[in-house]
Amino acid sequence: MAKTIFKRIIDREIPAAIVYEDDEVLAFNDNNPQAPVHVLVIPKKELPSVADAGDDDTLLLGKLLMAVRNIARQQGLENGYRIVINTGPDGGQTVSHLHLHLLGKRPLHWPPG
Ligand code: IU
Repeated sequence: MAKTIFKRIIDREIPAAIVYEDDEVLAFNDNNPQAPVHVLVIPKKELPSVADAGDDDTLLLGKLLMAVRNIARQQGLENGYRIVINTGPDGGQTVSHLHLHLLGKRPLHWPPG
């Protein structure tokens, strides 16, 4: 199966503006930002979506959320932010590699489109 664009970023085959990395998690600026801060936080493991997560991914899912928390602090989002995980076609997911959107530095409205 062909690599997703995010796997290619993990493998450094294409560039990205990386804001955080550890053994299991990578975070980089979205290349089509929807807010002044728009970071994508992804597992290095090739997990297509939350719907594909197994019980053995529980710790990894927690690490992704904690990475978001730390990056939000690093990015100065003390006034709040939004975390989005689009899942599957109806959820608007376009890249089949789990990613958490971290959006901030502007007021965000509800409901989403
Ligand atoms: P979605 O939740 O699957 O819809 O989000 C995919 C995101 O990946 C979207 O915000 C794109 O702008 C972003 N993205 C990117 O940052 N770099 C890329 O090369 C591609 C998509 I393709």
